[in-house]
Amino acid sequence: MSSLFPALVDAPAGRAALRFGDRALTYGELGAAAGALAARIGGADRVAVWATPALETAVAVVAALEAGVAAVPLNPRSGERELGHILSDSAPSAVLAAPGDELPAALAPLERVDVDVHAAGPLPGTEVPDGEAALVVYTSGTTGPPKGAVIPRRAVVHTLDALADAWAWTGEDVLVHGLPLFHVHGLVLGVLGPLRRGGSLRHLGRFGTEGVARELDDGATMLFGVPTMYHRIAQALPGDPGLAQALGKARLLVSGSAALPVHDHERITAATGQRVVERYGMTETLMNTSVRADGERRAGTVGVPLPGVELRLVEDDGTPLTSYDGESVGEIQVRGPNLFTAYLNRPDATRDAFTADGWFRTGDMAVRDPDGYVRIVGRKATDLIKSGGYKIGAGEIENALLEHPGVREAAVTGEPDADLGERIVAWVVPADPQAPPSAEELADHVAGRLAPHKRPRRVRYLDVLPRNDMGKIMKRALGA
Ligand code: MCA
Ligand code: AMP
Repeated sequence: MSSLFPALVDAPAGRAALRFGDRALTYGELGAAAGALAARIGGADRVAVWATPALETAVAVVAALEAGVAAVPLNPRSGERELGHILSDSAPSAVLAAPGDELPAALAPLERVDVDVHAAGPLPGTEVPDGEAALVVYTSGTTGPPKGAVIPRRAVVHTLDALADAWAWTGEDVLVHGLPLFHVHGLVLGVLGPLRRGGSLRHLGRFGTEGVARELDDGATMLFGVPTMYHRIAQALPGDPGLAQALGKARLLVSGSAALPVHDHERITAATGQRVVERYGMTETLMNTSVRADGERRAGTVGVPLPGVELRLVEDDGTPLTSYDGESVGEIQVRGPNLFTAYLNRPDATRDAFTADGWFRTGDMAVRDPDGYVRIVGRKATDLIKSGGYKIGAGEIENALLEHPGVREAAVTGEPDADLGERIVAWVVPADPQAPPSAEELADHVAGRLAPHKRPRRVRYLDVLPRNDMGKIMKRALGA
């Protein structure tokens, strides 16, 4: 058992904790607001959090954790189909939202609890076992709707403390980012991280290079972002000397959620003198490896296993690789206190995710350099797409497309995109070849059902999908 946020009690009450735009809370105010809210939700099993990029989301999650209640962050842009699935699967007893937030009809049956960031109440001081769920975070698989990864308190504590070690992350650090708060990166690392250290967060509301420059120029010490954000920074640098100067002042620039292209890494170094640090994680495992702040900051690698994380590479037949030769490719498998406990309501999927001896199969393929640095070289499943740092399952989008009356057959692939890493491409056989649904209509259809980041960015029309003798779609033949 451990307190997740010692600073709520120990830090001077006036110490800055959170800032979103022009709204801010000190540790004293955060503790009081979280205490008041914890008293209202205490005893619940799970609560949903309408995870807008706002103070209320941070207060709601801290209150849930203080009360020992698992929080289920919801993407406020989720479409009806995705939201319906998450709500029926996770069965929260209430939804926590900012006063005035308009909630979709799907949430109407739930009790609504308005988060008052200026309320005051004592922290409950509940002793909660480390194995209890802290969060249920929904993550896409290759097929079917997203699965809820149950993340225990132990994993949150372990990952944040391991990162503190790797990055020399302290309460003196001021973090800036513009990440969404319904995934591990923005929420666990980006909000709970600074609060566990007793440091502070300045959230940009939405990512933009002007906000990054402003905050780093004004005392922020660390920046977190996905590669798309660093790509946009690299693009902006030549015309923005102020941005280069501000980035040059940072203690640490950290990238994760997808591979940072070496070209962007090098452009940033050339303009700012800074070398971006990469770390590698997953919703199910939280953080596995990182380049250390005091280690060599080599482009194209995700560094070394974090303290307490066991990592191995295995061949297709399950044999562990022993070589550190920078060449032998194997699947990354991990074990340690950073792992999730299960996919909610999915014992089958949970079982399949682990080997018989308890290693989690990440599906990521990598090599190890002689000094132990891990380099990710690909992914086992071609049906998982990483676009803008979001993991998106091809099957989920295919199912949504097939629900459009103008679509007879559909296949979804990812193709390289300089900005997003990969972009989603929909290959569609229209029901009526004379009147195919437009690309825009199909994008809106997917965005409205699932989420805008899952919409196809390109639609290509075919008379027939390439299939093998078994009738299976040959995705590799698409685009050839
Ligand atoms: C456009 N929009 C639409 C449509 N077209 N909305 C509805 N229907 C349409 N047809 C809207 C969008 O909602 C958005 O609205 C705006 O147009 C631009 O959308 P989009 O082009 O998708 O945004 P973007 O500019 O391309 O976004 C890039 C981004 C974003 C900011 C980098 O991809 C992002 O925030 N990525 C972070 C992903 C992340 O945090 N992943 C962590 C998971 P508006 O303009 O109003 O916003 S991975 C993880 O957690 C693991 C553990 C790890 O290792 O980190
Ligand atoms: P998610 O399911 O959204 O949590 O995404 C997890 C996946 O993101 C991992 O399995 C990797 O494929 C990818 N990922 C995360 N960080 C990195 C990184 N630094 N480099 C390459 N891939 C990454």
